[in-house]
Amino acid sequence: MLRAHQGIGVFYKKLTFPGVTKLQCQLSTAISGEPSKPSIKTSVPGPKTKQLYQELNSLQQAGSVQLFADYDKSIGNYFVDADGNEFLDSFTQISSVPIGYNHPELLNAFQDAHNLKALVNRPALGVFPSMDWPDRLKNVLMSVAPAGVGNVATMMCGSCSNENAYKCVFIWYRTKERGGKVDFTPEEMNSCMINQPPGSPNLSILSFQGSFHGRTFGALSTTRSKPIHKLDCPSFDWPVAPFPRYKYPLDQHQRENKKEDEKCLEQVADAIEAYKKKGNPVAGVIVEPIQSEGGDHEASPEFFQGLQKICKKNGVALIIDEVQTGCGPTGKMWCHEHFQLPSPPDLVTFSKKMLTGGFYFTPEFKPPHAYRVFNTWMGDPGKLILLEKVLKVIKNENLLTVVNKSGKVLKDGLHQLEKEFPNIINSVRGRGTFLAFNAVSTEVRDKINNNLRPNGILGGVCGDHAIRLRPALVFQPKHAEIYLDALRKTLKEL
Ligand code: PSZ
Repeated sequence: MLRAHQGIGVFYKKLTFPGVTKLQCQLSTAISGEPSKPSIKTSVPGPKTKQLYQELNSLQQAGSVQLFADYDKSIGNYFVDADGNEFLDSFTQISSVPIGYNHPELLNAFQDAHNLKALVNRPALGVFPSMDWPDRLKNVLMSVAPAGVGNVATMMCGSCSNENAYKCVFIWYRTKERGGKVDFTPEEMNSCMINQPPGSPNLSILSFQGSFHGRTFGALSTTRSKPIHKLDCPSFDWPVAPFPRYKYPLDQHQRENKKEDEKCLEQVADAIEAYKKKGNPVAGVIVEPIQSEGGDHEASPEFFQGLQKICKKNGVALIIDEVQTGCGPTGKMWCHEHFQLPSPPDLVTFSKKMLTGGFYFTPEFKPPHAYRVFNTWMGDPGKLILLEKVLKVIKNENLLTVVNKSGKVLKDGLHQLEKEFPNIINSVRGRGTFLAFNAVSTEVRDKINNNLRPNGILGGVCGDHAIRLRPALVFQPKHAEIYLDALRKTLKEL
């Protein structure tokens, strides 16, 4: 290995000596072994990457592959590709790397023999969980549960987290309709076997224009970001409502944006009414706290408060999809904490930076029978072992503070750049380091994102016009400066 894979934790330990407070150490900016800046040695993609692409594409549809990684050499905020190029990673595997590459806490996680056995002996968690499983759930997942949402289920990925949250919602809804009775009629049992009501009832989940909730069939019916995600696949007839599209800067468009909130909420209420009338009532609403794949569209706390009110009024469950926003990137553990909801959401789904998929839920959403929300693995204890380390690092290294600091440097810098290049970029937005800006057209946007690479930045896009930032939580102000310098250079070169 060319580079010692020592990370922040190790470096801090070295710095802890008398006279230096713990906090000073924690706000130190070095990740041991991380390059001081990006280094691009070949064209991007380079020759080795092109060759690997040919190989992979002869085996499968590999058109989505952007680069091949060298995960031995990638470190901290730096992604190293097969050609040895070292990129500052502002996208982190579609927002799913919480504390950078090869963090020593994670590398060491399975040196413990007990943890190693949890990795090797993968259980069917719904039937033979390990004797320490209840404790693991309590100590790890429940230690960061959103306030007032006290139950949890683990799942494999974001899509199946949403998929199973929907099932809990439908089961809850039908149980309510039965007046709390938990047994089924013979008619229900027979009709569900031929996919007909009343056993397979006509019930729906409302989602928003531009939303992304996954690609499995239930989740896909609520995904509405791009046709390519949905084409050729049958979908449920479920309602859709508009999600706010704000004008920027926000402080100059308060009146219009407030109207936008009101218009969207009105249409949510209308859709709930319309689907009730047509015999396909809405049992749940699913919403992203910041609509991510669809173009990084944010909505105000008032919008979310209004949405919760509509749900409560109509006896509809509110599911908050924190798959992309959860685990710190907005400067709070959960993005919906920014919204000051009068009561807790009913279900909160997660995956990505949380490393395990799953969802939190309030007790009403616990299915009354076993085996109804179930599959073989139902997650993976190994991922909880890693998540435990991630949460420890977030706490010990004050990473939410780091996110807020780096986020401010990034956002201020992006505002400066939108002033310098008003004909190219606009609409800087977001919270923490979960930020985005628009380019004037899709072509220009794609060009910026592509041209960032030879300038050392691995970036991401979303929607039609947006470039989004999704760095790891260990992205520090000095990384923000490198990003901004590279972006300025890229914009100048256009
Ligand atoms: O193209 C894709 O399949 C992508 S690109 C980004 C995602 C998926 N994000 C996944 C995601 C998400 O952002 C939100 C808000 N909800 C659910 C999902 C689905 O998670 P996975 O991909 O783990 O099934």
